[in-house]
Amino acid sequence: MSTFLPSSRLARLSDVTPADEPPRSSSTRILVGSTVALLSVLQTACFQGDDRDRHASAVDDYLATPFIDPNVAFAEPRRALGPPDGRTVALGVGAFIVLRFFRDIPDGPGVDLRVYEVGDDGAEARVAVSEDGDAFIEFARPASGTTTTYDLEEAGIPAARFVRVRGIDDAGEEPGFDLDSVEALR
Ligand SMILES: [Ca+2]
Ligand SMILES: [Ca+2]
Repeated sequence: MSTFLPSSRLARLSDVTPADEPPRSSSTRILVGSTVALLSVLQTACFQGDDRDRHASAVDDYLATPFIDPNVAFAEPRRALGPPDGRTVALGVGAFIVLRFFRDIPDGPGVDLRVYEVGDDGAEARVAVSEDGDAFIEFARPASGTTTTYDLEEAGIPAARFVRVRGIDDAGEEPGFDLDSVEALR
């Protein structure tokens, strides 16, 4: 049984770096008396061209799996950015990540989005999409297995810029759904 550790949560960039303040260093600030850890930089990765257009380029929000050590590699949310590479972020029960794309993913004919997981051990996650990063519509069918595809038409929105993935069970081996990447298919 794992030892319970406080979860860490990344605040949105707008909560952390008001426009009238000079840029801060990239160090982590811990709020005294709180379990909230604010990172003063948005969790982004540098991708160009096709990789940038087809895969998530920023972590907009993240709540780590409560029962894992936040210092382990698979608690690092940026591992879900960019093309599939076998490096994953673990999403156990209670954990979620919100990924932001560089551009809107349009709803075209058929499926529009593909979620990649590493390991086919039965873990599941709920996937939701949003145009503005505030209002999310969750798909009824969970993501499970190596790849799961979604059609934005099912969510009833013309385009999505944000994708949220949240862990819902530990049917697989701990600590849950191992998210590798999310891909825009158009
Ligand atoms: Ca579609
Ligand atoms: Ca990855």
